[in-house]
Amino acid sequence: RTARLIGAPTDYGANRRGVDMGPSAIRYAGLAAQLAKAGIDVEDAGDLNVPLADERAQDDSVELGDGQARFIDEVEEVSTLLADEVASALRDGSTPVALGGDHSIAIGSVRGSARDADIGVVWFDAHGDFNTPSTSPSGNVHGMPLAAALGIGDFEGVEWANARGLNPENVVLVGLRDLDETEKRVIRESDVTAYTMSDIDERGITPVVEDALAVAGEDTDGVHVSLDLDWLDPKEAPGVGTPVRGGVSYREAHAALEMVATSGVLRSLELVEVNPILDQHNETAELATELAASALGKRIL
Ligand code: DIR
Ligand code: MN
Ligand code: MN
Ligand code: MN
Repeated sequence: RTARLIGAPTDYGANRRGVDMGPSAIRYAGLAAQLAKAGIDVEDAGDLNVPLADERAQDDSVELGDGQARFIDEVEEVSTLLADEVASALRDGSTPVALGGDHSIAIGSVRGSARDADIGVVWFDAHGDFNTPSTSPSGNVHGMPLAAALGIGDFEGVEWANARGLNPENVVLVGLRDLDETEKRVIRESDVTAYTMSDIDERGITPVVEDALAVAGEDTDGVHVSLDLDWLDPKEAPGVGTPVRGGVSYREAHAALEMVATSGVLRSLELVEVNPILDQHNETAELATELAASALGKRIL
């Protein structure tokens, strides 16, 4: 297969600056070379033209529905650009690999992936990303992309955010361990499937991910895989804005992403929340490149 890298150097959805340098850090860590070595053809579409954060006002809360979201206009701008790039990569027969950037970019990648197809989503994350502007304690859009894509709460009817070909029945969260109180309620009331770290502890990573891929892939044309690097334990992935103890190990993560490859359902991929300012010698970006290679089909033997 051919992977098309699309950089989304944005931190408008995040709680801290620096995650906008993620695409550079991931490219510098050798993503293209890693993928080529694994036998995957690589195209690089470069970076989206993201408005410069240093020039934006810091008083940034905007009303959306009954709540507030920070930098929502900038998030809309970036998401719209990314959705177009992802959709055109797919039209050209390539597998889009979006490089964040904070997790708000998923609004664009999911919408783009679901433009001409019915898709499922597997969301590897410590967090639910299921807040709405009304429920979010932080106002940061990186805690909202799944609610936005599914048109939940304040996002109902928000054209630029909603993903046409996505049903909640095909959305699966994996590895949850840090949810806001109201977010828990919204997840429970929705039709998504959610596996917590407790499920992984009890059953093991392999059966959980097998179920996740089956649920996401059922009656769909393919699955978008969204990898928030804070899914891993902070010992493996220190370069993230919202680390949470008790995440998956290096080996569990590889096992999961190798299963993504063998399932054959991968349609689009994204690597988000790599923050080189908070990282140790770019090791989180390096980890992201290794996991991407596994997801795209790298084999040991
Ligand atoms: C928190 C953090 N739940 C929020 N979310 C993060 O701001 O809504 N998602 N970090 O990955
Ligand atoms: Mn996230
Ligand atoms: Mn997260
Ligand atoms: Mn369906």
